[in-house]
Amino acid sequence: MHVHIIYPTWPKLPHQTRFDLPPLGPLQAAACLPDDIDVTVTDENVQPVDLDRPADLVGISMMLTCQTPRGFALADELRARGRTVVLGGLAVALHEDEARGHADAIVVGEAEGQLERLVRDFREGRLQPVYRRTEFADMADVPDPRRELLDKRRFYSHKGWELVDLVETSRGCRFSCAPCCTPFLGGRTHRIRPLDRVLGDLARCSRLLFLVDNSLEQDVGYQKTLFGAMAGLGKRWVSHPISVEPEVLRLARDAGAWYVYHAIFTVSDKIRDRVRMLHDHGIMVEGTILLGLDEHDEDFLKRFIDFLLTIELDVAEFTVLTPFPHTESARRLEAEGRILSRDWSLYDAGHVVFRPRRMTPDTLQRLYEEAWRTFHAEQSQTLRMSKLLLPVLREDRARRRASGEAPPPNEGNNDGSVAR
Ligand code: B12
Ligand code: SF4
Repeated sequence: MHVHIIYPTWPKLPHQTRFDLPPLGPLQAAACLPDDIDVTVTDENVQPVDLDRPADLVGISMMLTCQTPRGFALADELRARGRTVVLGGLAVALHEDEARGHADAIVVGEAEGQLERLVRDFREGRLQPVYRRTEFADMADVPDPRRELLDKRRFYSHKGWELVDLVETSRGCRFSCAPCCTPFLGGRTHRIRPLDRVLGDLARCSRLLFLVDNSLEQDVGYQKTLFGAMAGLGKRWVSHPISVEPEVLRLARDAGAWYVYHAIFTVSDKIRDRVRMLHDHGIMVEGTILLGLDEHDEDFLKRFIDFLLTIELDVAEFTVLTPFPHTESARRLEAEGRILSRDWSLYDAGHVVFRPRRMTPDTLQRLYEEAWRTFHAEQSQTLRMSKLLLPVLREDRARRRASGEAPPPNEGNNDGSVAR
């Protein structure tokens, strides 16, 4: 039996330097299928989808709300050609009712423990419309993702260097931030994968990693254990915020911390201090800047950009508040009648789809564009990204030289350029 899993493309933020990363959801879902199944994964972000590719079942994996229009269109087209289509991924849990109308079956929530039953039902000709877990997965049951299903060298490399591998060491978050769907998707408990399994998975990854855990910061003890165990592995990694306690920062640095994403939506000394402490430990910072909160007015947003320039962020990505389904922000904006569009293709964090409290939607959209421009007036985002990449590429070159390893072949760039 053959299963073809497709990861549909989505609208990228136009001002952002484009890097396509190898998606984890489809690889994790593939690992949850019974061993005797033959699986192919196509990431439409890097290669065209062959709709006529022979397959007994086609799985469509959707992570983002703005990925669903393309995912649903692919599902409709495949079903029109007689294929049996199963939809899964985070966005299916967020858009469950809509997803049902485009599939033979949907998988709501984590795939662990659900796909063996789905395959058995399919083989016996009684596929159910919905497969759903009643509780979150036990992290000891999470298999290693099938990383070999993606051609990293061909599709996910930059000038011959393989880009980050996505790694998940835990799920869930005990915090509850208004714009975030994680409490709904992953639960309010921090569920940690057994350390030996994480280390086994890391051994199969490239040197550069993105630890996709929602929030490592929620658990100081876990950060110490994880970072302690990663010291000496020679990895360099990116993550969401980590604790800025000196011991955690020291362990993170020794474990290869490269840079952290940091959500920023206000002006405060606390943020300035956090960025400084991370920098003091050699860890760079990419700010994910959120515009359009109720307290933001035009004056504030202008001062905000000045502030961001003074705290010496290494890279910044500007986004507008987006009322993703199953978030506190969506519930509140809905109750106040302030949601203006449910065209999911606009839910890419770069379009204003709600009525801001202190300005018009057009003003917020204009200020969002201005924020990208003003922040990058002196250094483009591409230049900033290069500065972020350069130290780890230099380290890698030095390491290869010292060990007599060949330099990476300068081919397979996913930025479309030819390396010299
Ligand atoms: C990695 C990631 C990214 C990467 C994606 C890289 C890639 N190639 O996929 C990047 C950095 C590009 C990204 C970007 C964005 N992201 Co993001 N991202 C994540 C993150 C951290 C991890 C997702 C992941 O890989 N999880 C691990 C895998 C194993 O889990 P999974 O996908 O759920 O898969 C499981 C199941 O769903 C199921 N499954 C998956 N696929 C399939 C398929 C089938 C057929 C079946 C049966 C089952 C199945 O099986 C798996 C095992 O159980 C999540 C938060 C989180 N921790 O989940 C946010 C998250 C998905 N992102 C989010 C957001 C908001 C964004 C942005 C829009 C804004 C921003 N600045 O972050 C941007 C996109 C902007 C744009 N227009 O381009 C939101 C989702 C909002 C939404 N509803 O759209 C999330 C949930 C974060 C949050 N806290 O709210 N992101
Ligand atoms: S934004 Fe981060 S810390 Fe807040 S609830 Fe979401 S995952 Fe947790």
